[in-house]
Amino acid sequence: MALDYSHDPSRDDKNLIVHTEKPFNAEPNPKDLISNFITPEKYFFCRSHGNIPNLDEASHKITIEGINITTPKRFTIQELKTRFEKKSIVMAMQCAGNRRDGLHKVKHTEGVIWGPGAVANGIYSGCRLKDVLESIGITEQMGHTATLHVAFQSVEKCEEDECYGSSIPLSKAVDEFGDVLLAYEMNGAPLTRDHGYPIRIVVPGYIGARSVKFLKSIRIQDKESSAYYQQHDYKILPENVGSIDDAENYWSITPAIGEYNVQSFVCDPPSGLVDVPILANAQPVKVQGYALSGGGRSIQRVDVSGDDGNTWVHAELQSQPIAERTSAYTWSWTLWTAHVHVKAGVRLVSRAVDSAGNIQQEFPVWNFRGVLNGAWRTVKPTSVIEEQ
Ligand SMILES: Nc1nc2c(c(=O)[nH]1)N[C@H]1C(S)=C(S)[C@@H](COP(=O)(O)O)O[C@H]1N2
Ligand SMILES: [Mo]
Repeated sequence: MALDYSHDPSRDDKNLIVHTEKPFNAEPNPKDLISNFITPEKYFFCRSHGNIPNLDEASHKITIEGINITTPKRFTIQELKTRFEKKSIVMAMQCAGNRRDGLHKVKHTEGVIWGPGAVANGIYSGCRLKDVLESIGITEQMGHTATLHVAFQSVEKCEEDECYGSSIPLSKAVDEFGDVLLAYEMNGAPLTRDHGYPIRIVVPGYIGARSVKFLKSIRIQDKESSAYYQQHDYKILPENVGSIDDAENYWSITPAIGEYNVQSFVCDPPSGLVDVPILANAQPVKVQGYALSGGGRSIQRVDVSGDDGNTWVHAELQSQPIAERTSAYTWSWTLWTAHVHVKAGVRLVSRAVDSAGNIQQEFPVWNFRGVLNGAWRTVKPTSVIEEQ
């Protein structure tokens, strides 16, 4: 039966490029995206797989059950707010499909054809999942059992499954420094309906797909989530897999993505090219963008080139101020600015290096689902200046 989207929130869409209305999938334009270090809600991409549920914070409960839990435990939002310490983290939320358009130019990919805006940097506040699990007897020690997973289920029925579901290793959930939150606020205000009201999981350092919105239940289990979004999506299929039929043979033998890879993008100028009048005065051009990496890895350096990667300058980095950090790891993105000499019609590219020395490569290895595109920016091979 078709899903009913008539109760979705009304939206002021003028700030976002809407890919699909039903379900609602939208991203900001690249310049707006980097106009703030903390992304305001109006420029925050939205990724939905179903209609947005209309939940009431006062009556909503989450259930926690599974291995090592004798009877299912229920928590109201009020209990989560009052019984557990509140923690805030600055965290980049990035969809695994961010920049899918780059891979889609190579060959057809399946999914929403995101540009570079399926990423945002938010302040998420809530209680730590670790504290809540500990209160019902799930200890950090149990996280040493590599085979245990924490599966999350949402309220809403989705296009591909009965609800949105996903899982993370228990080791991440109970890691003292892992900062997995049961978040009830974004940017200091209650979550909006589009972003998971009244409660969502946020898993810093991991692809957005693991940060389940409209959370209904948590289950400790000895295997990953059986949800479509853990099993048949968000996996890097090998390059030879080119169709849904081929993929069938690979889903069960391909691991689900957790942490994301090193990433950066030139957001300004938005076309990735500079027009001739600017060139005429032969001044270096100001170039700006974002950079981030998964797993808590920080950005060490961003190189920017105005001559297609022959020469590079080092960008100036704007990272989260050390005094404001609340985490041992880096979950925030880094914004950057560089001044480079450019040639007309030659693309501007950036390449980030993270704290593990991972560096973005020029060419992507295409994959059918178009996930984790961390290759250099491509623009249309033309000397005519146009928006991408
Ligand atoms: N319940 C639910 N949670 C969800 C999704 C969804 O469709 N439903 N989409 C996931 C995906 S793929 C991403 S990238 C993030 C996006 O979070 P945002 O919409 O708040 O930006 O939410 C994740 N959690
Ligand atoms: Mo996503």
